[in-house]
Amino acid sequence: MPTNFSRRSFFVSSAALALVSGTAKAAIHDGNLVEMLNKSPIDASARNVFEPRVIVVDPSEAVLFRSTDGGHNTQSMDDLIPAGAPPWKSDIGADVEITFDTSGVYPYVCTPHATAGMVGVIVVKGEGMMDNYEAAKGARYRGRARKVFGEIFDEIDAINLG
Ligand SMILES: [Cu+2]
Repeated sequence: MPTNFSRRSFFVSSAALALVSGTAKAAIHDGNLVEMLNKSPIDASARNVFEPRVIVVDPSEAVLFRSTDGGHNTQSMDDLIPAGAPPWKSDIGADVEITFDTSGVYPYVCTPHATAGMVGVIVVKGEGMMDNYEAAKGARYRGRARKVFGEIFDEIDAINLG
């Protein structure tokens, strides 16, 4: 009985399309660029990475995920992003621009490389920005994502977000 699955797929697709079509006018601020890469420019041993893997933005800013190497995408972890924030899932090998209106922490993955550790976090500043932080930090991540998210949350802990 595939009804629920179909509904969910339709919902996610619609949300992603809405995000893509609705954000064309948003400005990309300096630094709000995440490249999707086959190899890390920082760590030669790391393959399949978002670079940078942590970005901090203000509400209503957009982030451009650039498909520099192809074969990758960006997908929100829908149970972990802030309550009420729209989920997203981009096409493999495509640039996508996403605007973040709700303050909070947004863990995301590359769908085919999630357990290989191709993951990242967007932090959207503002009131309530830490409301979902502990839940995101304490979530059970699978495979190499567990190690990389651990490193990412250590990086966020070290940032002065005030
Ligand atoms: Cu990937």
